[in-house]
Amino acid sequence: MKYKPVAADGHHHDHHHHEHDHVVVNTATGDLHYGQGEACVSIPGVSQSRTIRLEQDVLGKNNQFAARNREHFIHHRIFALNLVSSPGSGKTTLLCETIEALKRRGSMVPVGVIEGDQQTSHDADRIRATGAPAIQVNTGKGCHLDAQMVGNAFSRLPLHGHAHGAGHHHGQEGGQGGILFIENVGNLVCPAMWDLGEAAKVAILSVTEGEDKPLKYPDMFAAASLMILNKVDLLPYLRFDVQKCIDFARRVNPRIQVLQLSATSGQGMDVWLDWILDGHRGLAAQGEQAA
Ligand SMILES: Nc1nc2c(ncn2[C@@H]2O[C@H](COP(=O)(O)OP(=O)(O)OP(=O)(O)O)[C@@H](O)[C@H]2O)c(=O)[nH]1
Ligand SMILES: [Mg+2]
Repeated sequence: MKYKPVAADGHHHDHHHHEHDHVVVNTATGDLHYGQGEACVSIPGVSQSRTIRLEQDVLGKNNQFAARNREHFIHHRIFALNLVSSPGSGKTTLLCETIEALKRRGSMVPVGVIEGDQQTSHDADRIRATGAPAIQVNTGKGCHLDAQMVGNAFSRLPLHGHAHGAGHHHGQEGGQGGILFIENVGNLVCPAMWDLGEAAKVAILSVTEGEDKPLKYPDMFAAASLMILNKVDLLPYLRFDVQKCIDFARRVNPRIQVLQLSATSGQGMDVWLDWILDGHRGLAAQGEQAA
């Protein structure tokens, strides 16, 4: 193995390093690896053990909120999907087209959308134009949605009222429930580790991004139940090897499901709608078993 952990402060020729520079140097190429410490991440001046403690504090609190959301969603038969991707992969376009396609199918299942972005309410406005209710969450400097934000936004959606207004007979607490789409902040890194209480993460990768993305951003694809390969209408103009991309995704997550889709041409939309509606029906079946 060429990789060799280097106690960086032991290197007299590099004055920038100090005791907490947890870097692993490939002595042959000079490549640097900052993710091989216990914390899998490096913060300047902070030890690995302190980094782990900080992360546990922050994520532990988030996980409590996420557990509360998840319990609430399951109880009320809300099928919650967390859509994650890099900026511009087509999340909002897909959501608008999905809402329209559900209407055309005559689906009576109520839908709600939470839109995460650093700034602007553009995406919530696009969703509202379809007639579906949406709450925009602006994260400011934040690079992801967290479970508390989602709980807060959900309580402002009519879906929440549906859930509580519906018949309160045994096994009927959620009535017909609903589908909650959460569009996360466009970012293939940070949203991977923040549980929102969703039933599934859906990673959207557009074919213009290159087939290697599942290997470069493995956490996101490992966390996702489904990968949607979007913009397949553009394949004739690109060098993108679909099979290679799927192989890469399966390498980081052997159980990941894959759908090829074009939000703009409508190709693959039917299979996607089936996937959503099956997921929602599956929740109802779970609820009946539990009742
Ligand atoms: N050709 C093609 N273009 C698409 C498709 N889906 C989305 N687009 C285009 O991709 C661009 C970005 O789409 P958005 O839906 O805004 O992407 P997004 O993921 O919501 O972006 P952020 O919210 O900023 O992260 C727009 O110009 C869309 O028209 C598709 O299936 N095919
Ligand atoms: Mg968007």
